[in-house]
Amino acid sequence: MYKDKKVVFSGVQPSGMLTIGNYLGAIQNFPTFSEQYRCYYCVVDLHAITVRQNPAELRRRTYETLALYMACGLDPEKNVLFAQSHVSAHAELGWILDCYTMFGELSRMTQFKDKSAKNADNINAGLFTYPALMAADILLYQTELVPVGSDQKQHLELARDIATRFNGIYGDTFVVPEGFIPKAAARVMSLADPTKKMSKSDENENAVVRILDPKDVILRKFKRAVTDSGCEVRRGEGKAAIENLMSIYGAFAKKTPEEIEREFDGRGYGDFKAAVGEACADALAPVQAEFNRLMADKAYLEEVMAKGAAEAAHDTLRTMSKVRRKIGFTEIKR
Ligand code: AQP
Repeated sequence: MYKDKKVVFSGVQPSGMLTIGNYLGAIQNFPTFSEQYRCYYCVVDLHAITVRQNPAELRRRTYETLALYMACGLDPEKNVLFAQSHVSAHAELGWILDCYTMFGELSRMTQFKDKSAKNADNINAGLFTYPALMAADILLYQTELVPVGSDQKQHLELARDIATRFNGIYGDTFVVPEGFIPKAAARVMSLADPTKKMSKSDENENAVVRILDPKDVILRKFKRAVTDSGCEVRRGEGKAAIENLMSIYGAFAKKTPEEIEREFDGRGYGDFKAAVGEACADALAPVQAEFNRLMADKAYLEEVMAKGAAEAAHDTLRTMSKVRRKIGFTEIKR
């Protein structure tokens, strides 16, 4: 609880150019909380280095992710927008919570298994303990609600378990957070393989639609998206690829699956894919225009980042002091 408001926290890694999965599953929903909640939206650069990043690209993407937050409707006057590495309490509480998170729990995380398989030459300790740092991100602000895509459900459950465990040992310290997972498009799948989540770090560019892709690229990617051997735009057995496209179309065009099935009854996949591309490009056009405007003013982005970091750092003080005291760390009187 922050003063009289409940708290929302979420973050996105600057680990690549963001996708429509990041947009529909997470960022698009962020502004809906800004009035009623105290909202912290963080660019989680500490998480991004669990996979090797090029330093210049990481820096550029951190600015870009912040600009995209704002281009998607987050007003820096109504939300705390900041980079995770600017608020050292994240790393500090992350370490502390590492000591309250079990090896077995971390071993069961599907993201760890997936990312270890993808980065077999760099299975580092940070990749393994990622969920404890994520728990710290959330618990630091006494967060009640965490808007995320459904792929983050398992990490969120673990954050709740860690909070409950800590509270059980030391008495009430952390709010146990709830997830907010959107009803539509909570898990956007790859356009090349509907059994795989669409990921910004996918090496196959045709598998991923990026928020900043130009319209012709968006249309082309949807045109090439895999489908199935049938020709009907309907849900059902063996229709995972079409269902994925239906859920993307539904989210952008604000239509239900029934409406989509009626709209494309008797029409082929070609027509449907073109409509998905158009709806997606139309919805993203204003975001892209605002992003370009913001990126042209780096001084302003730096100002937003500095203000957000100062506010966030200030707001972590109470929780950190409580945690230190409860654990038994000595305190220096200043
Ligand atoms: N495909 C998706 N569908 C719906 N939501 C998604 N999210 C990610 N992919 C999808 C949501 O976006 C938010 C930010 O994600 P992240 O950057 O913290 O990490 P991630 O989940 O690992 O995302 P990526 O795109 O797959 O990144 P890389 O390739 O770097 O690992 C989260 O709320 C997430 O649920």
